[in-house]
Amino acid sequence: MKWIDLRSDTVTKPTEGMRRAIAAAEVGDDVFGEDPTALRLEERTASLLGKEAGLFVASGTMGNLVALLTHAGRGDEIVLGDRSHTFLYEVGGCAGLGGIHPHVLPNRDDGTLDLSDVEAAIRDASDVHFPRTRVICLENTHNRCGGIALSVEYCDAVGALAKRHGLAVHLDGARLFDAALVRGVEPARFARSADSVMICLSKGLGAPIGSVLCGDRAFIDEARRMRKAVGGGMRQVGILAAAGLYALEHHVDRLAEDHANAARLAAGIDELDGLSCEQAREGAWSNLVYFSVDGKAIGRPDLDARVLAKRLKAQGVLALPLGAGRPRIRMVTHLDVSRSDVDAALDALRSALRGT
Ligand code: TLP
Repeated sequence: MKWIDLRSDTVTKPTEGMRRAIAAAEVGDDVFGEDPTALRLEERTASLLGKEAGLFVASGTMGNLVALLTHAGRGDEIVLGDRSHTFLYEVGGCAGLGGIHPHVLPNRDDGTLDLSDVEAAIRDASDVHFPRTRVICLENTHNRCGGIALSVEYCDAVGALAKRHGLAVHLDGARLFDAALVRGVEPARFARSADSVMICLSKGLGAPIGSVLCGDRAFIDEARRMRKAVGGGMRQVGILAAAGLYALEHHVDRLAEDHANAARLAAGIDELDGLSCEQAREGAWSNLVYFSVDGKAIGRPDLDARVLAKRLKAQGVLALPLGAGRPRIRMVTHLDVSRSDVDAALDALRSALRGT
């Protein structure tokens, strides 16, 4: 059976061309600063983001952690959203490993934080009771807010607010190239209002491993030390960087296909009785599709997200039901999902709803 794997855009396998680039990669010891391919990837990514320097890291989680360890020390505070990936899904690493105190604010459905909430969250550093606020964190596209792309204007407003208070902005841009496409701007436009930006090569861009953290030279020099501290100093890493360079070269423009496929999937899902999909409505959506399952509405009270996902799996379609008490499913389009796969997934959903 050919699986249609819609669980995440992290599941892509390297293409033939990418495998050839990996095989041909020139390598050296990157901890000695001698891996030419890693250096090229770091420079290329930094230049795409309009930043001075870049740092190849093993994962998005490591990139966010290294960024926060670089911006903030023990007992310092960061401001971030309650639906942000860093808060929800990064094992509390910044607190656990860095002693950094998270000040969590509610994310609105469009992925933003209310600017007046942010302003009110910033501590008075002269008061001995308070931790010092150091960083405001943004995520674009915003995963748990449906893959929505924040606007340039909003990001600029956060950047200006941070500047007024002498704070840094860290942007989790795991899917920043998607956000740029949705908003019709270059990724560097979003990076402008941030002091540090992490982008992932192993999501929609289709590389097997890796992320790049970018910022100014002094920031990246310090981040390189933090990366070493968390065990992220890798040696002949050009093997992986070559895949990243290939992805930046060949897989950015095609993200539009993923967005079109996601829109088709969302529209198809929303038409089905018992399912409701926000991405079928107007919005700055990208390649993530979330939908809720209401079995009661179609006279099948036993049908919830988990049951539906199981039935889909039996038909070769993998989707991600979301945690306890949240009757939702996520489907993600990517490099290894074609338009006909989307149609096949919709057929599978129809029969899963019928109970087959
Ligand atoms: N997200 C993964 C899972 O962890 C949920 C996914 O399948 O979407 N920032 C954002 C916005 C992300 O969505 C992710 C991964 C990360 C950071 C972390 O990247 P990795 O998985 O490379 O550590």
